Amino acid sequence: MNPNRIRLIKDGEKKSGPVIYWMSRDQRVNDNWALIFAHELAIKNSQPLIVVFNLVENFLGATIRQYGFMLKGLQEVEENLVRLNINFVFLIGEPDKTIPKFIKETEAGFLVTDFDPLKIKRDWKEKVKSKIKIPFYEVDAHNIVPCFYVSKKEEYGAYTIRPKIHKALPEFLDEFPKLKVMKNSLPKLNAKIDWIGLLKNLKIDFSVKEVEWIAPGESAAAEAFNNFLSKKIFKYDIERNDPTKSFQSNLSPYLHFGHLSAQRIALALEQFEIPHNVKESFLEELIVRRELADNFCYYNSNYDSFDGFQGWAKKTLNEHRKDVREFVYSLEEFENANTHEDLWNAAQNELIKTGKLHGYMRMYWAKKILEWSESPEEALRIAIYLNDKYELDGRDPNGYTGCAWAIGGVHDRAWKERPVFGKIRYMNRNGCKRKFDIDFYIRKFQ
Ligand code: FO1
Repeated sequence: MNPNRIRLIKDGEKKSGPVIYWMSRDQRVNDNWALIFAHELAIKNSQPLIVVFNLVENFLGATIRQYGFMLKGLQEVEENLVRLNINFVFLIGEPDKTIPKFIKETEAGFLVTDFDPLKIKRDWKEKVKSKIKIPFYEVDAHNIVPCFYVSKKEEYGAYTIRPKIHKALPEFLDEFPKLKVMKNSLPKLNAKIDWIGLLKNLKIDFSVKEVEWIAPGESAAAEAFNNFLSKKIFKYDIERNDPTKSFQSNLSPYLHFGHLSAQRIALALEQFEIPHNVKESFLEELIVRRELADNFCYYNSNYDSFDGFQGWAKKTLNEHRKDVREFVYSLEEFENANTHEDLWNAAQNELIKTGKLHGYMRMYWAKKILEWSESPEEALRIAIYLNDKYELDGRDPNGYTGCAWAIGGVHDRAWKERPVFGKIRYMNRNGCKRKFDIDFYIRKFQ
């Protein structure tokens, strides 16, 4: 595999011992470069391969809605690994304790993990790094062009990162090798996992109900993608901004939990006969926008705060900090869809009910929070809180970048100045009216 996908984040003494793949972001067996690398390493060193997933109970405020989806997906990972004679171990606790302990217990020789730009993950790796002596590799199994390869700095916008991605695509948009069944694996490392019992005993927020409209896991993700490809993609670029039509790919929860590889989608699109403009707009969302989000979160550690905005945006928002807000709502009023605007309330109801705000509505929804909050900082806090609590794909670089775009003009340009927003792009009900039948949408999510 392409060595540019791999980084040695800590060198260590060469010793023989099992290879551990600490799976975190990319929770799948198929099309997973981190697993492929760990598999190669194990075969080259004639060592067993162990995949470890470490569960933390307080992951950025995640609720049963996200944990339920994730754990069901991991059950399928376990089944797929057993078929390849690869050990699967499920740990619970703080990774800087559980991972070094597991390495010692198994006398592991190598540690591999997948890339994730979020601060919490980088913190986990720093701590683990300081407690282990074996070589520790990181593989970008999420992006087609690895985040740390496509650019060494924070990009201004899609227009600056797009050429760098397109230049590198021929090198990285390659087919995945098939994983061979492992010869030697360790005897069962842990008892059969009681997935149901485990879920019930988690100390997490059970108030946000799991969603029914989407099934978790790799095979459901593959089916959803094939369904999208055969039935919806041909109208994607026209209907995608219409929340009353379900032409969204609905693949973002699968991409967030790594049940589906963006590279698999791009490879499939290459073979598929669809109009060029449709392919372009889908690949723009799938590749450029998502890699731009990873770039933003990786190179800007203030990706979830006002300080992460560009200078021009901070300046203009500061100049309008004192503007009179026609309406000001608290987190509770927003959360309970209790504002004066029925369209916004409908969007909040859709978010609570389905765990998935339509792409276009997400932008309008966040911009109104800016308009009706007492400050831009409060608006960002509320938008991230609600997005992460209710979105199935919350806590994702895409989500942080989306909120920063809407509220702080990140990756956007300055627009005509107006109260409260300053030069941050404005969106309102009329904009939605021009795009779709808002009465239909309001009735749907009353
Ligand atoms: N990753 C982990 O390695 N362990 C977890 O326990 C875990 C919980 C979790 C809950 C909700 C959620 O949305 C994500 C969660 N993730 C967890 C991380 C996830 O796999 C992704 O890596 C990031 O959220 C995307 O960058």
